[in-house]
Amino acid sequence: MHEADPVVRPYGDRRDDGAVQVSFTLPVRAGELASEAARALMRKMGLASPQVVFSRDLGEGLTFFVGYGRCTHQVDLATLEVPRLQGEVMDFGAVNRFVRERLGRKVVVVGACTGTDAHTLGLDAILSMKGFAGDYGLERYPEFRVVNLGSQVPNETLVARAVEEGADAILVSQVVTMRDVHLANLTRLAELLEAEGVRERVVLIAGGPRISHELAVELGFDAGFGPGTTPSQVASFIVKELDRRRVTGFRDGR
Ligand code: B12
Repeated sequence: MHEADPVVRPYGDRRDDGAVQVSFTLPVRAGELASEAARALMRKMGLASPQVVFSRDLGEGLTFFVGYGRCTHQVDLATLEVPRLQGEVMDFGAVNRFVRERLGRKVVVVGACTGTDAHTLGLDAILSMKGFAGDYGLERYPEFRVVNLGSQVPNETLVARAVEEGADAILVSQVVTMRDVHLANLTRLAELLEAEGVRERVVLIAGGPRISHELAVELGFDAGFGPGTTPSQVASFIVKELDRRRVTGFRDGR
């Protein structure tokens, strides 16, 4: 289907009908004017025949809407390039063997949720013994030493601890995105590492539901991991990157 017809649009009841559902909140008190505003907005989103199928007054002059419409846009798959991390993902056993055979020492990882962010579950999914989706976390890897600093860690504290621990990799989780606070915070961390003269000695990784590899690289990181990431994907990236660079973390630079 992909080769024969690379141009796609949403599929609802039948192919190419463009049917989509949207939900959003407008700062307008519930009523006819609010529903009309919602429909007008949906038209501007490129949705033909917009309908409000559900609305609820949220109080304080806010109304939540669920709407249906027919998307008038389409996407040509042939024009797309998918930014992704290169390289094969190794499993738990293969990563540990790789570290023993190629690096010959334990890999030290320091992780934190930085700034005001208190969403630790994502980072714990990657670092904790239990891991995520049946995939062991990095604490379970015998060839890794993990320091998880938890939530709301200032960038300065993270950098100081990474240096102290002789970190090979810094793992940052940023979940809250309000007013792009995650972007500012991640940029500051990359700048701080540069200013301290230690950026190139560490593999710098960001993760969270609004993080993509492309975005993270733009912000000065080596890699970014989004929703559904499993620990072995992260472990594979770290060990291969260390092998590629032949860096030994902070410990040789002190
Ligand atoms: C649980 C939760 C909380 C808990 C957090 C508990 C904890 N210890 O983590 C509590 C109740 C504390 C909380 C508080 C708040 N929350 Co909250 N919370 C959630 C919720 C329901 C689930 C998040 C979660 O844990 N997902 C499960 C993990 C496993 O998924 P994940 O984070 O995506 O992680 C995966 C990947 O992203 C990636 N990953 C993540 N981090 C990292 C790091 C690295 C290094 C790597 C490699 C990969 C990686 O790997 C993980 C596994 O695949 C989400 C809504 C939702 N359904 O997502 C809202 C949500 C994130 N919260 C939100 C908000 C607004 C808040 C508050 C501001 C609410 C308030 N007004 O007080 C506060 C902020 C607190 C703070 N200072 O940060 C918003 C954020 C909106 C936005 N645009 O940013 C959300 C989206 C809810 C919403 N729809 O409004 N929250």
